Amino acid sequence: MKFTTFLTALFIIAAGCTETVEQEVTETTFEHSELVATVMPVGDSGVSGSVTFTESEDGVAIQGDFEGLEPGNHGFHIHQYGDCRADDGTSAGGHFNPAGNNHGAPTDMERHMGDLGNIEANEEGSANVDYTDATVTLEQILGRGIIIHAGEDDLESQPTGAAGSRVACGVIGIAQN
Ligand SMILES: [Cu+2]
Repeated sequence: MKFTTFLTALFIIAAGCTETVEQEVTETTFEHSELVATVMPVGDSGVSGSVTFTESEDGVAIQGDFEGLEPGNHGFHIHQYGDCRADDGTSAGGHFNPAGNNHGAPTDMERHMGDLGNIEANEEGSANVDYTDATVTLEQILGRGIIIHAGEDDLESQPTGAAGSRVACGVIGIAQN
């Protein structure tokens, strides 16, 4: 009888510990509402700019301005690593794709989280992006990379959209606001 009581007490202690751990996990919240990336030239491309990611009702608002581009469309993605060290930008890895999906357009159901489509540069080489993305979450993209490509993302070819080399790279960080 005594031994049974002891066992019961052990179970209660064990259950108590588990509960505490679960509570700690649940209470960890993401406290940032705006992230920002300063995008800098890869090599001597001369492409630069910045982009913000802001929590909004319908998803994450993505707003940015870039310059120094060749006129036309340029693939614009979140890549796996916030690492712009390589001379050709390849240190940023492939597209950020936590769901293991195929490459697609930002409006597709099946897409990489990092598939932000294209930015279109005008004759002066300036481009901007301004739309709300329902797939991206701030918590998952913090610390990842932003890459602008030399060519257009065809939104189809696997796994990169055949957007060519990398002309600008940035790291997504916490904005001061
Ligand atoms: Cu890319």
